Order: sequence, then C-alpha cells, then structure tokens
Amino acid sequence: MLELLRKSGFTEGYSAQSAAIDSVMSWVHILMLVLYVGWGAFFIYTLIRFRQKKSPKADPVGVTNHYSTYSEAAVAVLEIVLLVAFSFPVWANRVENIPDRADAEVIRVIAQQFKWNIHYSGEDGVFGRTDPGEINDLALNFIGLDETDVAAQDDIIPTQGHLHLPVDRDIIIDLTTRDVIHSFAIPVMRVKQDAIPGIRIPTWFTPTKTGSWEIACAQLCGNSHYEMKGYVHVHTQEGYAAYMKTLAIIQEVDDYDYTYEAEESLKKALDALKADDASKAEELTLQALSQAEDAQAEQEVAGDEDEEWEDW
Ligand SMILES: [Cu+2]
Repeated sequence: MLELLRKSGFTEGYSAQSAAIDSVMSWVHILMLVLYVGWGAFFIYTLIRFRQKKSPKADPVGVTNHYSTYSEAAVAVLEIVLLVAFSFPVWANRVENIPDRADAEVIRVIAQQFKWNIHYSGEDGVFGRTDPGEINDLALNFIGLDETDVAAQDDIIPTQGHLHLPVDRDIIIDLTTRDVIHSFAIPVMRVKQDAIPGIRIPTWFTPTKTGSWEIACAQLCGNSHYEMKGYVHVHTQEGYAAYMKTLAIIQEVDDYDYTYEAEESLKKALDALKADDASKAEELTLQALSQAEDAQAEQEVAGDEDEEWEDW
C-alpha cells in the first residue's frame, strides 16, 4: 500500500517517527479503498437490480433484510480498531514520550504573519528573556529578545525561515506564535503542530537524513498565508556544530564587510545540502567557520587601530 501511495506522490519519511505514522496512513488508505470499492459495487448493483424497467412501481416497504446494518456495524468496528489499536498508540508516543531536554536539541520556533522565526539558545544552552513588548520589526528583533539579558548574549537568531538541525539527534521544537494561529508542518518529517498565541507547545522528532526541505504553514493564517514557507536544513552533526558556530561569530562581528566571504560559503553549503551532498556541505561550512574566525580577528585588529586613532 505504501508503495502505491509513494507512486501517487506521498513523500518518503525522513524522521525516525515517520514509519509508525506511515503505517497508520497505509491502514487508513486500505480501509478507505475497501469502502470505496465496496460501496461503489453496491451502488452499481442497485442501479441494475432496481432499474425502472424491472420495478416500475416504487416499493414503500423497501429492504427487509439487515445486511446494510451488519456492514455499517462492521465498518464502525474496523474504524474503532484503527483508531484505538493503531492511531492512539502512535499519537500517544508523539505527544507524551518527549525526549529528555538535556539530551535533545531544543529550539524555539516563533511563527508570525508570514514568517518563521527560529531561536537558538547558543553556547550556554539558556534562552535569553523574550518579551512581546520588546518586539521591534524595524530593528529586526522579531521575537522580542531582551538584549540586556546575560543569557541572550550568545543566542542565535538565523535568517527568518531557516531552521538548521543535526541529523540523528532528537529535536524538540518549542512552538509558539506572536500573532494568529499557524501550523508548523514539515511533511517529510511527518511533523505538524498548531502554533497557538500565548502558549509554547513542544513537538519533537529525529531527522534521519541530511538535506534541505520545505517547512509549510498548514493553517490558513491570513492573506499571505501562501508565502509562509521556510526551510529545514538537516546537517551532519559536525556540519551543524560548525554552522551554528559560524552563525554565532557572524552575529557577533555584525559587519558584512568582514563576514561576506563566510556568508557566501554558508550559502554554498546550503546549496550543497539541497543537492543532497552533505559531505560537501560540511566541507564548505568548515571553510565558512575558518573565514568567520579570520574575519573576527581582522575586526579585532581594525578595532585596535580605531582605538589608537581615537587616542591620537
Ligand atoms: Cu501561517
């Protein structure tokens, strides 16, 4: 069944949780196929059996046997089995067995009309304080990060819509939204979770393949809902560490004149990921890291010179 679904456009699943969800999908499709064929055949049978030529007068009593009741009951029982024995366990696992936060990669995603904001805690593993009152779109502070908070100093906020993940690690996404209800969906990971204003909902998964795919908003959230797409980039573990470190340095240097080389290499790394070449992506990311480190050193030297100039 799964093969048939794949042929009709059902994507492969690239998370450790995909197989269980795909198996439920297959069973649902099998039941629906049986129902479709069964009811279709019954419909054709009645068209012929009760055609006007054979029964010119309507029979007010109608059917007296109970076959339809039995088949309805059988369908109801099958649906209950599907729900209780197949769907509930899979769903319970998804919402209750959240991995230990200490061992997982915890990332915040804050939806907004019509972008995905991604927030990493940085090296200290502690998220800086955020406050809706601090949101300042003109200053590019889309999530209201309190920049005076010590824990916020090393937080990493990548370009909107770009979620970076390591392969084969448990990921916990703490999801919320700063305006209306959105729905965070990564079809290839079989992840879909509504984002509700005012609360933070955890959703988790374990990517099993490197590459780049789309994040969609699965909730009609306004007039530009269609353009609310993002990207999930699954790096090798080394590639991920280097990528995040590079982003941190670029953010610290905060001067494109110094970091443009590193930023170009990062872009090329993402292109390589998209082309399914994770080792090349890792190589380019490591190159970006050393370029970013050089840029930082260069800026420090220039900074010293600036100070000397001021002393003069
Ligand atoms: Cu949306």
